[in-house]
Amino acid sequence: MGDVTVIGLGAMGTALARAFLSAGKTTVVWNRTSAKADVLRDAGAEVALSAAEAVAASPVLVMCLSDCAATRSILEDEAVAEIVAGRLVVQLASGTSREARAMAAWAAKRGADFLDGAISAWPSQIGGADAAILIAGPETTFTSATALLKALAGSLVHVGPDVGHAKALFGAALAYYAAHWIGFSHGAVICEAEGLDPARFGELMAGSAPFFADDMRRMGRVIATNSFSAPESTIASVRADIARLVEVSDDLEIGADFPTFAASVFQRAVDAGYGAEEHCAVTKVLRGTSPHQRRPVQGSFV
Ligand code: FVH
Repeated sequence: MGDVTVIGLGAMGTALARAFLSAGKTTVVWNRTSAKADVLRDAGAEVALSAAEAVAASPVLVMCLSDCAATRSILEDEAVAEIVAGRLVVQLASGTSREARAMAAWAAKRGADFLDGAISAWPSQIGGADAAILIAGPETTFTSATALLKALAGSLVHVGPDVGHAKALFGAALAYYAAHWIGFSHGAVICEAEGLDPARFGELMAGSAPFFADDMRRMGRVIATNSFSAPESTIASVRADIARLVEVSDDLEIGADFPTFAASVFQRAVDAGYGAEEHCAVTKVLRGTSPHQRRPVQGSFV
């Protein structure tokens, strides 16, 4: 019997399996395209011949496929569904909170324990101090799996019993990453147009990490308490800076898609009368009209 089975051996699943092996765990692996398991066999993993064989081999199944639909296609195969009872499924593919809750409901019907996770790390970081994995689901289930899952990430955070909350937080983080990736890339294009080295720009921005960390903590507190009226910087000043960035982009004859979008959001906030408020009062024009937009906060996870 293995300590753990890893199903899905893409870039991330392979890194997860390697981390379990490095931690001395007996690791069983399976992948639809069997050749991807060869490198792990060489590293000491046991390679199962079918998904059902892999599931039967261990009490804990770590699943890291492309998406939740792929995870479900494996779990709901009758040969797997029949033997999943009594095991713990740890589902790490990206997806939505709705998908995570639906899989948890399916697992409960089949008599399996279920945790859902979201990975904030590159495959090369897995197993190291910089890797972060958020896990959602029942506290007792998380506690029972902590010693094993600690092999994967220096930061293993239980975000609460609502099994949808790891995916919800991943979505929230992805919103930030999306702006970060596009914003950084736009900055690199400015550097190229000005004869500056994008690699040096990357180093410069990495040095600004404490400033961003402080800003994120502050924005979180300000938004949570809805107290936007003691600004360190205002919506109006940020709007002016970003509007200028559109002009700069036009002058340099580079694309202005990102600053045009960002300026339009801050302009909406100014037009709505929030110009004198803290820059993150832009939240007010992003909230939309959903009745769920401000559910009561459920506990704390940091
Ligand atoms: N790679 C990363 O840095 C990111 C970091 C953040 C989180 N993501 C998520 O992790 C999931 C897996 O990502 P990945 O990078 O390992 O993805 P791939 O290398 O594309 O491997 C995908 C594996 O899924 C298997 N697969 C897909 N569909 C099916 C299916 N219907 N039945 C069985 N297996 C399936 C695929 O198998 P194969 O193509 O090799 O046969 C791969 O093993 C993902 O959710 C990221 O968003 C990673």
